[in-house]
Amino acid sequence: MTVRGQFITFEGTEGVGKSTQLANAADTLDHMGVDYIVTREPGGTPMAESIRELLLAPRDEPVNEITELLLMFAARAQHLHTRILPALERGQWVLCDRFTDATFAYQGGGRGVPEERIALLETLVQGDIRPDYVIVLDAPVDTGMARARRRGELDRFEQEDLEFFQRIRDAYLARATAQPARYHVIDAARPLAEVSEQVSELLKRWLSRSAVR
Ligand code: Z5A
Repeated sequence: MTVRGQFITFEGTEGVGKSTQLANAADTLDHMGVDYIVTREPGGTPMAESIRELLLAPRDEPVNEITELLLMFAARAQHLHTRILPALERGQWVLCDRFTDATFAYQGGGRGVPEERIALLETLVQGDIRPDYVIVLDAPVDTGMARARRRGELDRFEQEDLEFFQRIRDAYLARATAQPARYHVIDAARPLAEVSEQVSELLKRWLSRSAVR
């Protein structure tokens, strides 16, 4: 019988180091001999990546928050059912750059969409599927913004102000506090080597847990 893989997501406000830590996590799993895929949201399949382009493109037309919410879940339905679940069922681990916690944080905390509406769509699209573990990389909003903005051109989300990202950070921390068994908050303002070490240690711990299940 194939043992289902572990579903691990990386979350946080912009520039906290998710992409950097996904690469570090992939290296760690390579060393541990674990088969895995790395993916991201919104995106992860050709169709979901097209939806990502729609969502991130700066535009003059105001984007209604429910339009944004539905597009996030449209991309997620495609990604979850055609890529993430088949990988988990094959026994692969899934390392995903953002998932539904980002919707609660950005569309909920950031845009003000009531949590119950997001939860309805979560159930519709995911049933009872949730990430096994969520790594929240947490840093003061201005630290992440400064890191991300060195890249130049800003997407539609990156054009938002500091208060928007502060509400998002608060929403992530509230979710992590409410469910301490699944969420692991790492101080992402610490030097890169230290953050990487903590992420690797968590993965090793989860591998030993999944091996005894
Ligand atoms: N979004 C949403 O609204 N609702 C949803 O449901 C979902 C997403 C799923 C796209 O996400 C946008 O979609 C996102 C939320 C929204 N918008 N925003 N903002 P994304 O994940 O693609 O975009 P992002 O958050 O802007 O990612 P990012 O800017 O690429 O950040 P990152 O991946 O967290 O950071 P990084 O590229 O790894 O690191 C940034 C720089 O910092 C880089 O030069 C690193 O070398 C450096 N770095 C990293 N760690 C450290 C440490 N510890 N010290 C010093 N320097 C560091």
